[in-house]
Amino acid sequence: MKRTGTRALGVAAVLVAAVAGARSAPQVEIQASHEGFHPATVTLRKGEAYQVVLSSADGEHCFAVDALRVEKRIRPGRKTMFDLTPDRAGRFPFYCCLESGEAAVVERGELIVIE
Ligand SMILES: [Cu+2]
Repeated sequence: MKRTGTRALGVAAVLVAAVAGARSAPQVEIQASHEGFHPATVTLRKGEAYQVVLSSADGEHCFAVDALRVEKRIRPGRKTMFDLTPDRAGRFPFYCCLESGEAAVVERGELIVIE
């Protein structure tokens, strides 16, 4: 009986490299600021691959969509990009996970995924 050694590869790492090719997924730009996200409502199509481009108009923010297991830091002066293919339709709230109190009420929005 043969046994391969222990695998140190994280499952998440496999997903990251998947869409590195020249394929151009539609870009979805969302800018965070202390006034809120712009746009605050983003409509995507289920099963379609997108490249989400996050930026900040002021300080550090975060873009979190619990339902889609997304949580990304947004740092001023640089873009945060990630690939997103919504696998189910619905309305999914997003918010800045760095804020609390009044700021948390302002810094929120909604992803609408249509069939
Ligand atoms: Cu924020």
